[in-house]
Amino acid sequence: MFSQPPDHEKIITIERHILSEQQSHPEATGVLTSILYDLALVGKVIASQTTRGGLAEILGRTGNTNVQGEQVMKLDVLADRMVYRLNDHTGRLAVMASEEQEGIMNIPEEYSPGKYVLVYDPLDGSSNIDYNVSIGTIFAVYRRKSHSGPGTLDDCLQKARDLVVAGYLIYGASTMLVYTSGMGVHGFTLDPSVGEFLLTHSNIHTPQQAKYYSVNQGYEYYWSEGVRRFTHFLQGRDSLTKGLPLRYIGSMVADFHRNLLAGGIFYYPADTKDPRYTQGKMRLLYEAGPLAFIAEQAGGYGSNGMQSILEIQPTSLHQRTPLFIGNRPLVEKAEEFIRQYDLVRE
Ligand code: FDP
Repeated sequence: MFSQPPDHEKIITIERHILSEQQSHPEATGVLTSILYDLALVGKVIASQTTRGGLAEILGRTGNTNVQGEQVMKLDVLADRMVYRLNDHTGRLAVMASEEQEGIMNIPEEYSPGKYVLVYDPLDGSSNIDYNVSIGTIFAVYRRKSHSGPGTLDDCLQKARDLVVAGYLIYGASTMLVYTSGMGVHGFTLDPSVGEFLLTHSNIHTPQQAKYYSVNQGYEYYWSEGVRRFTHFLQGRDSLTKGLPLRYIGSMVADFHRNLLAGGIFYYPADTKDPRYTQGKMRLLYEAGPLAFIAEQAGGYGSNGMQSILEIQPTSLHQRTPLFIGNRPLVEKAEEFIRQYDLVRE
């Protein structure tokens, strides 16, 4: 007689996983589920381009700069357009905002606006593209706040605490999609031979014991006293604890992903090196917010050094923030050092 395979032998596609999550929300209409499918498709399309990254027609800069004043690579432009074009006509989104675009991105008039909002960083870590280093796409979905008509800027400017879904795609040795809809963090690996994302990392919990710290140590000279002392603490310089090894790729999705699985902290503090980064380099809306939401779902924490990233109300699309993210006790330790050494006492 045929017997059912045990749970650990089940092959769970992303579709099957999302549908089973949907079943635990009887009120769900399936729209959010479809947005996740759309994003998985985005991942497959961008991955198909990044794996061809060495090919001449893809590489090379466009010669333009983005709204942050950084050089834009061709692949950024491609990824940016791809995310928009795969989502503009579905009737599921009211508006989008991308790290590569100055303003909000409206849904074309011929399509009806939906009830969700998508904000994304199409290709994070783009300065690594030329060197075959892992890069990623970060996405985050909110419910729209406005009631009808085209979505608005206010629909995009929401606290990360109110996220409905956050996730990222990482284009590395393999392509992975990691996401949370507030019911744990789940990771899927793309099987390129069949073109499916399969569940490989169910219910990710970041290990309690940190293994790495990740920061661009080259900027130490430009950091505050608190951040410097926190780093010395991590290195075991001023305590009896053993220091942590440093791992820094310089591609936040990849650094975050490694630390999520291995345990550790990633930080990009404010610095005095670049006038644009006195408030930190990471974008609250496209990078820090979604990753802090994921970190918290995995038992970690994201902070700007003073408060939870999830509680910060964005006031503009491209707002930057200092970021400390990963194992909760380490992030709280960073807050402690900053409180002690950096905050001006009244
Ligand atoms: P990039 O500029 O290559 O797009 O915020 C973007 C980001 O990469 C992060 O992915 C990365 O962690 C960081 O900037 C790297 O900045 P530094 O080169 O200053 O370390």
